Amino acid sequence: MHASVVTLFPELFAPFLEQTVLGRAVQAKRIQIDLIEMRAHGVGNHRMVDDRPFGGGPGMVLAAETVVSAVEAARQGHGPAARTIVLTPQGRCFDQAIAQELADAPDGFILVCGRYEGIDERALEVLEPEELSLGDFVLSGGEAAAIAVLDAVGRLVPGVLGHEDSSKEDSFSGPEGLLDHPHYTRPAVWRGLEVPEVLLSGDHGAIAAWRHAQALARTRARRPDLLSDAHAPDTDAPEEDA
Ligand code: 9D3
Repeated sequence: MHASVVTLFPELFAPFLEQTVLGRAVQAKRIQIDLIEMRAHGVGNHRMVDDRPFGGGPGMVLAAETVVSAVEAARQGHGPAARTIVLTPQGRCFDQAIAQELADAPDGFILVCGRYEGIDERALEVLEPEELSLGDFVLSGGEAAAIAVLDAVGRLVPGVLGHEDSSKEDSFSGPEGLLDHPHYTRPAVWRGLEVPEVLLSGDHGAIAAWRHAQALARTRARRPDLLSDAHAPDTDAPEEDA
């Protein structure tokens, strides 16, 4: 994985890239993450990166020249097929399938973090980026979204996770795209609450069947949008409170 991040605040990424599994993968050179500071592409002696919106209104708008110049600098470090992605509430919603595509992208990808009210629309006309959102809530900038994307994509790179198989069993990327089943650890009785007996039985077939039924019931109760026709309505499935 080769990612570049175009941002006004590269220092926000340092702790994440030093302290996590992803940071270790960077040090091991399994993944490369370049930080491009937009301020270096500001205009004039004062390196101005933003200005007031034409037409009026609150806040500031990132200048087209600053954003395009920073992305062009980022593109220098990538092959021609590098994907340019602007993180914005206007984008299509990021999901596990997009994460997998980015993990497999041969020339890597460039994440552009907005701040303030947004980016001058002409920068988007010139760059023709993809636009991605994390969902329908308001962040104060794209940096938190970029860290989430880097984490989701980085952990799909072979060798980044300690336990090679663990990303295969995740919600949304398991064979059926179901939510996870419940988990328990010792003690077997805690504050009077017992662990489901089947998990103590040593019967691996029964345990797998129970976990699958739990995953299906949870998905039906909490995220029915994830279920396809392949998940036949199951009258034997356990109930789960909504
Ligand atoms: C309060 C300002 N909003 C007026 C309608 C527009 C707005 C501008 C910039 C809202 C958020 C942002 C900053 N957000 C992001 O850069 C962002 C984001 C998000 O806010 N939610 C979900 N995904 C993303 S990805 C980037």
